[in-house]
Amino acid sequence: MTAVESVQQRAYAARWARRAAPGARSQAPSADRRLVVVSNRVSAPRGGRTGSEGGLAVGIRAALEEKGGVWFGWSGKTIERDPGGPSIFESGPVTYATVDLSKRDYEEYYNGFANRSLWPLFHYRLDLADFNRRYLAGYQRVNSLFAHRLVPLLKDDDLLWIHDYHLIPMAEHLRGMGCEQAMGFFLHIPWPAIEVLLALPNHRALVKSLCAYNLIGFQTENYRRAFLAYLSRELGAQIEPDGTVLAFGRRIRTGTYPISIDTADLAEAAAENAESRQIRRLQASIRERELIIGVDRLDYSKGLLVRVQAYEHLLRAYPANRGRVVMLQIAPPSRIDVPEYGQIRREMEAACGALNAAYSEFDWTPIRYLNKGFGRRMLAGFYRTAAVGLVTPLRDGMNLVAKEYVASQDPENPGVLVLSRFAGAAEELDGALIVNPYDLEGVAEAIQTALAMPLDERRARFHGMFERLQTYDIHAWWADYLSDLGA
Ligand code: ADQ
Repeated sequence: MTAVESVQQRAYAARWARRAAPGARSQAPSADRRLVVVSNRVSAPRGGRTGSEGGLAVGIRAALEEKGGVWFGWSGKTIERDPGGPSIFESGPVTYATVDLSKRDYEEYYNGFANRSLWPLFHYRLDLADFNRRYLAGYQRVNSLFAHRLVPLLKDDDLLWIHDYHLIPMAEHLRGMGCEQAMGFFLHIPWPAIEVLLALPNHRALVKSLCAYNLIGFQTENYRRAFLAYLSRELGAQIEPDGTVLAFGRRIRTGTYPISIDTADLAEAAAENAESRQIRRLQASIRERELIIGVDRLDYSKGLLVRVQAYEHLLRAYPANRGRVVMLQIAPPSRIDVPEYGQIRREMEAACGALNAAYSEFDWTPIRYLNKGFGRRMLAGFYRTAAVGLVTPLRDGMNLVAKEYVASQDPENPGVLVLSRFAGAAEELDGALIVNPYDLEGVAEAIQTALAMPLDERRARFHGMFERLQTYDIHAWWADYLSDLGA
C-alpha cells in the first residue's frame, strides 16, 4: 500500500468511526416519516426468503423491515402488452408494489440503456458501450412510467429513496408531476472520471436529472469527488466545502455512504455452518489443500479472467503450489440477454478448461468453476473454509463479497483477503492485500504472500477489518443515509 493510500484509508476510518458512534443516529429526524424505496427490482418475499438475494436487496430489506414502508419497482416479469397499475402485496411492515414491463421496455430500458450504455460506461468499458438512442428513449419511458405508477401511492411527508443507475431520471419525472417530497438517490456503482462520462452523448441531461434529488449518495469519496469535479468543470456549478452544490437553480447535498453487510448475522451463520454436512463435504474433497475462493456474478467488470490468469501465473511461478491449492470460482450467469455476458461466459469456460487441461494431475484439479448461486449461509461456510479470498474487479462500486469474506472468517484462524484497488471496498478494508488487477504477476505474488502469511499477521489484519464492519454494518449504512436525507 502506498503512503497516500494509507493516509486516505486512515482519514476514512476516522470519519466513519465518528459517524457510527453510539447515539450518532438515534436522533434521526426521519424517524416518524414513511420510507418509500424505489429500485429496479423488488425482491418480494413470496414463499419465504431466497437466502441468495444480492447486496442491494439485503440492504433495502434491512431498512424497510425495521422502519416499515413501501418498496416499489419492477416485478421481474415481462409481458406482451403495456403494463397496468402496480400489484400490491403486504408482508409485515412492508408494502411491496410492483409493475411488470413490456418486452420492448425490458429490451430498451433494462438490457439497453441501463446495461449496455450506463453499466459499461460507468465501469470504464467504453469499448462495450452502445449509445443507441432507442435505448435512451426506453430508459426515459420506463422512468416516466414508474413515476406515474408511484405518485398515487405517495403521501406528502414520505421520504423517497431511489436506487441505482436504472432510475437516475426518476426524481425529475416526479418533480415534473408536482411531487415535493424529500428525495434521495444512492448510486451503487462507480461514478466515472469526467473524461469517461463525456463519452455519454446525453451526459449533461443525465446530470441535470440527478440534480432533482435533495441528496445524492455515493459508495466512496473518490466517486463523490468525480461527480463534483464534473459539476464544477462542465457546468461551473458552485460547490460548498460540505459538498453542497448549487446547480440548475437547485441546492443538492452529496455524501459518501459505503454500503455494508449484516456483519453479526453473517459471522454467526459462518460459525454455525462451519460444521455442516456440506462444508464437511467441501473440506473432505479438498483434503489438506489450501482453498482460494472467488464469488461473483458472471460480469466482465469483476475481473474473472484476470483471476484465472493470475492463478495460472501462481502455479507457474511458484510450482510448489501445484497439488497443494485448489481454487473455487463461483459465478452464476447474470443478464443473459445482453450479448457481452455470453462472451465473458465463453471466455471463462475456455480459460478454466485450458488451465485444468494444462495443470491437472490424476488426483488433483486446480480450478473448480461453478455457474450457479448458493444460499447466503452456505456461501458463508465456503468463505470460512478458504485460506484466501480473491476479489479482483477491474471496477466495482463497492463489492460486498470482499466484506462477506472478512465477516465469515474464524477469528482464531482467519484467511487473507486479496483485493483489487479498483473496488470501492479497498478504501475501507485496509487489512487486505491490495492489488492492481492489471498486474497479473503482482496478483500472483499477493496470493503467494497470503498463502504464506503467519497467523499473527493474519489475525491482526482480520481484527481491524472486522471491527470496522461491525461498527459500520448494513444497519448503520441505511440509518446514516436516511438521517442525512431527513435532515
Ligand atoms: P453486484 O455487482 O451484484 O452489486 P456485489 O457487491 O459483489 O456485486 O454483490 C453481490 C452479492 O450477490 C453479494 O451479496 C454476494 O454474496 C451475492 N452473490 C454473488 N455470487 C453469488 C452466488 N454464486 N450465490 C449467491 N450469492 C451470490 C452492485 C455493485 C457493487 C455493490 C453492490 C451493492 O456492482 O459494487 O457493492 O451493488 O451496492
